[in-house]
Amino acid sequence: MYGNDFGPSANEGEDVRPIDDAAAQVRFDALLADDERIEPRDWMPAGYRKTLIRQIAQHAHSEIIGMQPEGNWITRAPSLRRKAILLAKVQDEAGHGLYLYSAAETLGAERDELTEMLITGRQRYSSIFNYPAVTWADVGAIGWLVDGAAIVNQVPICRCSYGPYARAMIRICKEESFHQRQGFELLLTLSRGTDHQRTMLQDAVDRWWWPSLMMFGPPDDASPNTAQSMAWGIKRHTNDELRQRFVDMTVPQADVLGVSLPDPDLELVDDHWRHGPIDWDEFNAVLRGEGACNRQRIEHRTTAHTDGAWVRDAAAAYAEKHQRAAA
Ligand code: FAQ
Repeated sequence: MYGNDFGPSANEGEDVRPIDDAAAQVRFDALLADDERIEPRDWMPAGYRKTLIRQIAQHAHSEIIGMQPEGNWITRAPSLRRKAILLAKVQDEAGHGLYLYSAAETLGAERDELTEMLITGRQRYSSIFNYPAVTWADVGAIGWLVDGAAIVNQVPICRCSYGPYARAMIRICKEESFHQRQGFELLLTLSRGTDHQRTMLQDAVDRWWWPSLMMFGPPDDASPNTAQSMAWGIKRHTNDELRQRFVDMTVPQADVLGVSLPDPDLELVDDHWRHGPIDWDEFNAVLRGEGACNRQRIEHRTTAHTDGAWVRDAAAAYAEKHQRAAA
């Protein structure tokens, strides 16, 4: 489970490259050194292509699976305004998934194959979407914390060395910013409401805080991909650097909401909010498929994929008919 079938791993096969690949590598290195973008038709090392497909596919899968926790609340939104906002947000997530699958396709990955890898558990999606959204306040907490973490992680990807991924991220980040604000505004409304609403708000924050910190990935000394991905300009910061940036940004916002963060060790040291220890056993268990909703998320995605087979067949038949007519 969770292997990756696209080509050799990051450093494999480097010394058996044909001679003109060596010249191509020099050009590739020069583009990176000049902070230029690598485009789909450029030569790239197999490991670079494989790493990008892994990360972009995981990102796309996260957007698509990430529609589920909030999608579950669309029919129960407490007002027409909240329902319209939530519908727009969940639709944006579908759109983000589609841009990202398209970016992965420019690297030679087929969309069908990627979906297959997701539903058979051979590619990951973000750990965060294996937690349940049990109250309406969770919708706000997902916007504030999960989209907030996603923005901090994704803004630097707008400068990723691979052109199609970087360009897709520019629009995605603009939309994520609206997502984060709507979540904060929802929670602010609860914070000014009844005692029951404030309790619901605090409970949601208690449950989503630590999983949001885990979204940034394992600590730097346990992150096998960071060093190579940074050398290739795919990642621009380490997991811990981005996690720290998120904590620094979020602690003052928690004050505005009047909620406490569930970390007794949180402490301001040299202008940075230092957090307490993260439960990496929980993170690893979720990655192994043992989170509260792993099974449900994949079952739901598999059913949607199976139910949508007739749409794909109809689209393919329609395209074929037009191709025949054109010929
Ligand atoms: N969950 O060596 P690293 C969103 C895996 S979008 C699951 O540090 P890397 C929008 C990692 O794949 C959220 N797996 O890996 C939204 C690797 O696996 P492998 C998604 C994780 O790639 C909001 C292994 O652990 N965002 O939220 C996680 O250098 C609301 C070792 O880790 C992106 O995908 C995790 N949290 O760094 C939608 C952003 N963390 O294959 C709906 C793009 C790590 O080697 C509602 N991705 N792993 O066995 C990235 O920036 C990076 O891929 C990281 C991980 C930072 C996530």
